[in-house]
Amino acid sequence: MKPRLVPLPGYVEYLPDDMLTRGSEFADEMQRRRTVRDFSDRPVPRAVIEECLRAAGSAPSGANQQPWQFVAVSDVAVKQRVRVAAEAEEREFYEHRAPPAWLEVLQPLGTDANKPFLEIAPWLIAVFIRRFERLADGSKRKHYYTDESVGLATGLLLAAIHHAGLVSLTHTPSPMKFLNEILGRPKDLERPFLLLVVGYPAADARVPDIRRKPLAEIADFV
Ligand code: IYR
Repeated sequence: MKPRLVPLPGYVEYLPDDMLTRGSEFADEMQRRRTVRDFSDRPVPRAVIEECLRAAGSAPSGANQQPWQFVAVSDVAVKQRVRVAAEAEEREFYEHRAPPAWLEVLQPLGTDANKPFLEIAPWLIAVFIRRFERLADGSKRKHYYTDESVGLATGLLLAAIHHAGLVSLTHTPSPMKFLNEILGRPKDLERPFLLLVVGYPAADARVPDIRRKPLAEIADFV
């Protein structure tokens, strides 16, 4: 069967000069994004989070199956449960599971098993990979390229959060199965991908003094 194709909606072409200016300004804006671990408890309106998630949901995905599920948490009791469960995993990680070489590369970041930001920040966004769809007859249908798709959507989400003037932390307690339990997501269909912490930075927020690789190091032109 022939697919039904429609005209490209909403495409905007810019003059070459404007294209360069826009590209350069966007790159500068994205270079200002930093992962933050010191959060303020200032509230952030739910509508802002909704718009960021709408941007995330625009990502391309395998066979357009859009295999992402976002759970935005502002409930104080739920955030506390997430913190308790995440810190239990992190203690295991830092005290037993992490090989010395891993702890060594984490050292410049100054991370440890304490994750107070999981309660302080106004929003947590748990990102799940929806690996299967449940069909009406109860059977499961596989989704394709789910890791890539959800990675792309999460990248757009980070960019949207930054563009809105908020900061985030990509947090990956491992294993993260506790998120399925606390947030009531089906284990047979969905796997946690990561946990984003979102809010305003604390007034005295500090970040590691790290540099990004220059263009010449990350790109070749052939
Ligand atoms: N999940 C741990 C450890 C950790 C791992 C990596 I790779 C990081 O870039 C940062 C932390 C934690 O959150 O502390």
